Amino acid sequence: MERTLVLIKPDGVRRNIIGEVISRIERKGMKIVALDMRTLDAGTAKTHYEEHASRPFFESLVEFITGGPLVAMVVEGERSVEAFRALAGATDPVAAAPGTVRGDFAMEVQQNIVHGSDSTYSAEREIKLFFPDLA
Ligand code: IDP
Repeated sequence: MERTLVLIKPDGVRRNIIGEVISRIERKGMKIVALDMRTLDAGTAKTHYEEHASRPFFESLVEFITGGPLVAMVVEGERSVEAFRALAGATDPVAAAPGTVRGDFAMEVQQNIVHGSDSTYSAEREIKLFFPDLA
């Protein structure tokens, strides 16, 4: 069974839509196998987003993602990487289809409510980073 790392970013927590996001994951048929609320330190945030280190928005992204508590989850299901990214919608919430989390709840590209791993390779790396003790 495939696993993916999902984050409800600090904007999603501030907006009180943790339940909404979790509900969509569960209604779709995926299973939450680990869940934790925490505030990321800058080191973990930089490792998580290391592929964006050279982008102009990197510092601002690290500041945003460490700026308040987030919810980290490991979500399991058939092709869960692709399935969650379909639920999340396009990175830019203005372009994201209505009916997706980003399409329904966000307007700004940085504050786009959720993260989902973009490949099974990324999922493995990110799950190890966030939940090193998970079997
Ligand atoms: P993804 O989250 O849909 O996989 P990525 O391109 O991997 O999108 O970008 C990671 C995160 O960086 C996005 O979810 C968003 O929060 C932020 N981001 C992406 N592009 C921009 C930008 O142009 N300006 C500010 N933040 C951005």
